[in-house]
Parts: sequence; C-alpha cells; structure tokens
Amino acid sequence: MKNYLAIDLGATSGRTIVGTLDKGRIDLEELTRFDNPLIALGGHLYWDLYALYNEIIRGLQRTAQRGIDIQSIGIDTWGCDFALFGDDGALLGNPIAYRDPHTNGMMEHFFNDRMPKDEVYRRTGIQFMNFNSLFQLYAMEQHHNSGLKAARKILFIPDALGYMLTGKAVCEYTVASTSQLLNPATGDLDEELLRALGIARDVFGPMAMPGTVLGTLTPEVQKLTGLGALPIITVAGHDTASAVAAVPAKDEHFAYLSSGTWSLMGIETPKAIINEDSQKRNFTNEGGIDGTTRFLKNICGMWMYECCRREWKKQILTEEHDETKAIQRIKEELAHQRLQDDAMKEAPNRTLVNPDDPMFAAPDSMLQAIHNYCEAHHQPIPETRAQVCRCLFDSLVNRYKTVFGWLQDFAPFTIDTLHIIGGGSLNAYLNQMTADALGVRVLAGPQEGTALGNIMLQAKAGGGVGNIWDMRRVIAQSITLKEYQPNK
Ligand code: LFR
Repeated sequence: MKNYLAIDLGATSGRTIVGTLDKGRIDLEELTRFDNPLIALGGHLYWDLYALYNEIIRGLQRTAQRGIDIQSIGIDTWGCDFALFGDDGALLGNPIAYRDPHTNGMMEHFFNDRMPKDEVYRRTGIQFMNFNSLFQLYAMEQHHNSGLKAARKILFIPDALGYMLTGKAVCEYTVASTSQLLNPATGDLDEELLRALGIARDVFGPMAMPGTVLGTLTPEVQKLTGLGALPIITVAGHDTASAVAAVPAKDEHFAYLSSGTWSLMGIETPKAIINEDSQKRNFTNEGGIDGTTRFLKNICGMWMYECCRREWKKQILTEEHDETKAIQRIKEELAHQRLQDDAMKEAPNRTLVNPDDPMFAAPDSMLQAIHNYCEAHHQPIPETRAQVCRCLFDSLVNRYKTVFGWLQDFAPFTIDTLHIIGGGSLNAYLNQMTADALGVRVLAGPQEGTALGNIMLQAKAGGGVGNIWDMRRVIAQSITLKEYQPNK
C-alpha cells in the first residue's frame, strides 16, 4: 500500500488529496479544499500565489498531523500563467491571471510586429487565445512591466510553486506546451519565438518531462509542516494533461471532455496535427504524457454557470438581511441539483448563445452579458434562474456538437465513446443531452480526474504502475462509470 499527495489547483478552487494505491486499486481522500479567488487591483487581475503557497503548507501540515506516510507530492494547475522571480530568487509580486484584460488586442499586435500568425501556428500548433503566455509576455513588455524587466526566472504556475517548495526550477513539458512557446517538433521552447520576445531560453529553467523528480522539500518547508525531505514529482503540471491521463479508456478510439470551468474536448494522438484546417478551427496540440499529444479545443465550460451562480448568491445576500436565512436560501435555491432540475422543466433550445463569444470571457456581470448577447442576436432573453441555466446547458451541448463534428473529421479513427471527466461529469442531464446530440455513447467519470492523473503519475514515477494504459486500467478498476446511450 502506498500513499501519494496531489496538490490540484483550479481557477476557482484548489484541494490537497491523498491517493492510496493498494492491490491495483486507487482510493482518494480530500484533505483540504480552499478558494482561489482573483484579486482585482489597479486595473489588473492577479492570483494570490502567496495564499496558495500557504494553503499548500496547510495541506502538508494536515498530512503530517494525520500521520499519513506519503511517498511523494505532485502539483498540477491551470495553464498559461506564470510567475516571475528576481536575481535573489524572490517572487516578483503576484502573477497576473489569464482573465486580465491586458492581452486584449495583443495577438494582432504581435502578428504585425513580431511574427505572422501562420508561422506562430506552424511552430507551435497551439490554438490562439489571447491569454497564451506568448501574448501575456508580449503585453507585459509593451506595458513596460517592471517585474518582467527584473525577472531572472519565468516559471509556469506549477513550476513556480514547486520552486517555492524545493528551490529547484524547471519548465515542465505539459504546462509549457500551453504557453504557445513550445515547438512540438523539437520538444523544447521555440528559439525564434523567444527571440521575437527578446527572452533568453535559460530564464524558463530546463525542460522536465512529466514523471521525474523535481527535488525535495526545503528545510524551511519541512520545519513548517513537520514532514521529512519528501520528493516533489513533476507530474503533468497542466491540470488538463493530468485529467486526460486519467481517462479510464480501454483503447484509443475515444474522445474526452474534461468538464470544469473550461470544457476541453479532444482526442489523444501519437503526433501533433498541424495543418490549415486545424488552424482554421483553432484546435490545439498540447503535450501529454508518454509522448502523446492532446489534440483539443477549449470550450467555455461551466464558467458562465459558475459566474451566474455567484451573482445569484450575491443577490440573495443583499435581499436577505438575516444572514442565517440567506445562507439557508442559498443552500436550497442554488443547490446544483435544484438548479439543474428546474432548468430541465423549461422548454429546450429556447435561447442559444455561443459560450465562446469573447463577451463571456470576463464580464463584470455574466447575467448582463447574457442579456446583451440575446438582445444583439435577437434571441429570447432568459429571465428566471431556470431559464438561464437551461439556456447555458442547451448552448453548451450545441457547441459540443459542433466541436465534436470537427474532431471526428480530424481523428484518424472512428470515435466510439466520449469520456466526460471532471466535476461537470456529475450533471446527469448534461451527459444525456450530450450523448443524444452527438449520437455517441457517453461514459461519465471520474469526477476527480485531475487529481487521479496527478497521483497515478507519481505512482508511475515510483515504479508502482507501468505506462499510461496501466494507469488507466487501475483507474477504471477503482471507479464506477455511468453510461449514457444516445436516444434518437
Ligand atoms: C483548465 C485549463 C485549460 C487552459 C485554461 C487556462 O483548467 O488549464 O486547459 O486552457 O485552464 O489556463
């Protein structure tokens, strides 16, 4: 029996989870869970990396207090963002978050000023999103960002936290691939793109493949937590790469939908697919484990729903002066099941929006953004919570259908199953609607795909399991999948 600790940070919340591998089965236990809110300051949006570091310390302390004997630790987070460190190794302020508006218009600026769009895609195979690290770094340069000028190290978020915990700085392959700086043909950061940015290669640290030892906890962290000199493994540092590694598929003929704040829909391929069509459809080729490529597309997932729910929560808190009553109402009225049940009583496809419209990326009010979109597109405006949720679910499924069609055209095989993993896989209605709309079998679960991928990669690094298919077999043996057959 062996225990591993996963530190799994998402764009809205984080958790520390212990995974126990015993006789070919893996069990999870959540130790801590915490919010990861954006900080709005001076016209920017930041992540609080210091607070995340402290939450990790708290998770490690809990591990020590509980006397859980862990083999290693792994960290995965969202992609694209990075932290800057100075000459003395100190963090140069909190990192800018990818929903910060500083990159608006920067892609076009970069293509005119530094490298044409087609060449960027040819070199990276990465979908164009204005928050890719490439455009964030360019925006920071254009805005004379003082941190960037002083930076001696630029580390992607999982690598930055790993550095803070071990003192060792690397550039982990899967998360590096989200930056649009990595060239899949060479497996390293692209020299021409770095030249275009005026940044030296060594600032990012040496490339580390997922499943290698980063280093051990610093004496300071050991003292703070009561743990020994435990190793941190560079797992697939990109949360989506960890999630895809955990898809409990039996063979290659599957597509996945990693469903959380984002919906990442794609296939796994042995090589990157970079051509005119993939660029036209804005598909991405991100790095996976065991030499695989994650050929996928970002779809705005539960983000819109999460934002609306947060706004409704605020509304209830302002309406209700008695706090206990407010909390009670929030619990009842905004329970996921209740919102979903009510949504399904509404007429289907009454209002359809494109979840990937830029106006939904980071609006001040999502409810207002939906209202404005519907007005502009002559769609009936959803008024009630149930109508809003129905509109969001229908719109998502509609988008899934379009993207799945494209994906099937690119796939060198017939996709016979869509694996839905992550928190969104708990929405049974959405799973069935997806199966119906796509006309394909849906298998839902695991919910904690990301943490499972993180843990299994640590087990792999420690020799506890073999390749990606062994990992998937262990996961499939440990969980119950829900099956949804398409209805006509
Ligand atoms: C999911 C994710 C996506 C990435 C987005 C922004 O959590 O990592 O894969 O495109 O966040 O980094």
